[in-house]
Amino acid sequence: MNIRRLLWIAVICACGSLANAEIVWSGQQDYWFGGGGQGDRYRLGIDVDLDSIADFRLFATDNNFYLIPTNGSAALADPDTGRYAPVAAGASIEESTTHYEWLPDHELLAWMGGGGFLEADREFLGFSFEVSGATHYGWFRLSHNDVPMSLPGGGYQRSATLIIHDLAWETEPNKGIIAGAVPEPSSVFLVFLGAFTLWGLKFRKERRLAIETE
Ligand SMILES: [Ca+2]
Repeated sequence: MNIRRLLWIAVICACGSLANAEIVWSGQQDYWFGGGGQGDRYRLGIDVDLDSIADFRLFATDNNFYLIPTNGSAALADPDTGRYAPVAAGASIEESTTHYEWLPDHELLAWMGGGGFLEADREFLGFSFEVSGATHYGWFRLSHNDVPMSLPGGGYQRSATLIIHDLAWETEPNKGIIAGAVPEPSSVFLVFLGAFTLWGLKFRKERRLAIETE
C-alpha cells in the first residue's frame, strides 16, 4: 500500500471528528510554488474543503504570482492599490474587515519589485469561499522569496518562490476567523495532511496541462 493511499485512509478515519470542529487547520505544510521564470507558466489548484471543487488557483509566470479566486471565492485587498494585501496576525477576517475590501478577481500577489506579498515573511492572506452556497472565512500564511541567480558569463535572472505554509478556515458559515488562529490539537490535522496531498496531485496534473498547451 503506497503512502498516498494511507493518507486518504487517514482522511476518511478523521472525518468523523469534523462535525465538532470550528476551525480546520492544515498543519505546517510549507508548500513551495515556483515562479515560472523564462516564459514558463505554473498553476496550482487549491481545494480548501476537499469537495473536489477548486476554491482558488495560483498562477505564476516570469516570477509574477497571481491569485485567482474561483466558484464564489474572494480574498482581502488594499482598497488603495486594488491588490491583495496581508492582514496582521490577530486581525479578524470577516465580512467587513477594517481597512480592506473583498476582491474576487484574478490579481497579483507579488511580482519583481512590487505587490502586497513581495518578500513576505509568514504573512496572512484573508480569504472567503463558499460551501453549499454559504460563505466561510479563512486565511493562508504565505512567504515570498525573490532571489537573483547568477548566470554563466555574467548577469543574473530572478527565481522567485511563493511558500504556502498553512491554511485554516472556520466551519461555521458567516463567522469571522482570527488571522493565525488554529484549533486545539486533534485528528483534524490528519484531514488536511490529505488536503495537501490533493494539492500536489492537482499541481502536477495542471502543470503537465500547462506545458502541453502553452
Ligand atoms: Ca472546494
